[in-house]
Amino acid sequence: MISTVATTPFGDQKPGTSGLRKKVPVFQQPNYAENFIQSIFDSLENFNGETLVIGGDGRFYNREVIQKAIKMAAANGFGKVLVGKGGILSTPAASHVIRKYKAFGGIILSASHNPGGPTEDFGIKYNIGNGGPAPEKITDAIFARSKVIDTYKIVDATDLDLDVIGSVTVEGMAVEVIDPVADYAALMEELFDFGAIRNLFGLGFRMVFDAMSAVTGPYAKEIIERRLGAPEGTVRNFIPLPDFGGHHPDPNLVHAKQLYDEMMAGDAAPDFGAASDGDGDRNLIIGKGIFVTPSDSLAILAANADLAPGYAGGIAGIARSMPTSAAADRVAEKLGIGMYETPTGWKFFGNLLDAGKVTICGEESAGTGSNHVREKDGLWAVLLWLNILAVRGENVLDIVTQHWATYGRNYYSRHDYEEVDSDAANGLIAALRAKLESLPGTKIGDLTVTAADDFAYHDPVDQSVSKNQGIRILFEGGSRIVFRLSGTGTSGATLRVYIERYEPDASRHDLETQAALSDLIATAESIADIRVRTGRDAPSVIT
Ligand code: VG1
Ligand code: CO
Repeated sequence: MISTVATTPFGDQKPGTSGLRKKVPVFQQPNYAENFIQSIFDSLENFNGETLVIGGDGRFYNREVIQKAIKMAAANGFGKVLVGKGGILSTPAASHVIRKYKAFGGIILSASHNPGGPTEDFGIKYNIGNGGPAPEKITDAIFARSKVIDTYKIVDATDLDLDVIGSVTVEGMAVEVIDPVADYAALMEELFDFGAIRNLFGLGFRMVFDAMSAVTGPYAKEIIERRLGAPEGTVRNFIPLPDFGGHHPDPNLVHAKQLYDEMMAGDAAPDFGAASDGDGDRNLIIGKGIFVTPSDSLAILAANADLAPGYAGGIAGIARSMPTSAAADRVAEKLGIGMYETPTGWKFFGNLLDAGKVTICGEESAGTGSNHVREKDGLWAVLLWLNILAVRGENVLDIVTQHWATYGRNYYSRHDYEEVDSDAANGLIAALRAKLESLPGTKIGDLTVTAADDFAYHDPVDQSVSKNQGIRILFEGGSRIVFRLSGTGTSGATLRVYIERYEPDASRHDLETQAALSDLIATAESIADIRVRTGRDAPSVIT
């Protein structure tokens, strides 16, 4: 039986960079999740009888919200729901399932790299039929709807058993519980030379993959150990836990420090280290003795993609988010292909991918992906690296240093100030905005500002415009500082400062990154008054 339940709006259901993210207790308020899910459905048209994909990263509260979402999909007229067994689907796997089964869209439950547990983070995101995050037009409509919603629809039914693969019906709607790994693993086999990678492992190549007790565990076990023949134990922390074992499932040098230390342990280190985040869309790549920055990784993957069967015909173009370093731009220039600069967040890549303008996309926040799905894809990046290593027969260090010798090196770092007072963070950005016009031509130390603006994106496909996407300050010689506030946090504000310097001279490619950027770091402080305004002496996280 379908119930129409009266409800009142919550004022805070504005989707951020990647869906709605809040603390679990916020989502546990009566009707909170229901209101947002109904607001999604109310913002869509013509889905009667269509298929909806539902899955999440397995974090605390995942199962409860999946039951609600299924019952609400049935009450709202969807014809079928595809749900991952146990409620599990990594974000890239969900994107693939939406595409493969021509679903109308999907609901992904995740707060990605944010911690999980009863007092930690949860999230809900809607993806459209191309498999990608809903564009701003839809997320704006969802927010508008959430502010006036007064009823939602749900069927009165007992909870479904999501742990058995097979089909059941709820109020006339079919619910298929699917293997979350199978379709995704098959796609990876199409894209990459599994034979070559298997041979590499056969030669004794040693790899460590840290699934961080998050969603990629079952995917990595199946693909890396079972299909590619890496020894058992290669994949660590492979059981997804609702609280990720109490850790931040964020594959960066702070939260994956153990892996980093192991990779830096000299000759004893494995050949290749990798990790992914809570929902499986990010990647960390570390070679023996060398961390590969995500911006460099994007450039190197783009330059070598044609070594993998899925990209043997070459790539059509590259897109990167604005704060991502310009390393990939040099690759695009050399290949004579298009290069696009978008705002932060994967939702801005969808149009470019759909239009065939780009094949590979990436963000400095450890996100890389291609036109195989419409999300960033952690394991995809790891497998493309393995494919390149297998074909080139060189180690990561050599591949990276040769890349820098050919293209120059973009020294790059991001400084995050987390849980800063929101008013202070907004004040800092407002003060920068007010200064923008006066900056060009000024000299700060040895650096001369050539341009300063608040990044606006004009989508070349649908002509939409997205403003206020980050303060850019550009200097002579290609150096750059970017300031923006995070759109994924759940408490206070997070200030991100992105710092980049281009170094063409190969004899200066082995500097320590923070040292190589020290004058820019000091300049960021003097332009933005970070210490005084945030009350912080140092960033909380440096990546
Ligand atoms: C961050 C990253 C951004 C990424 C987003 C979602 O956003 O900077 O590059 O797309 O997280 O990633 P923000 O607004 O906090 O800077 V994930 O892995 O959370 O889906
Ligand atoms: Co993620």
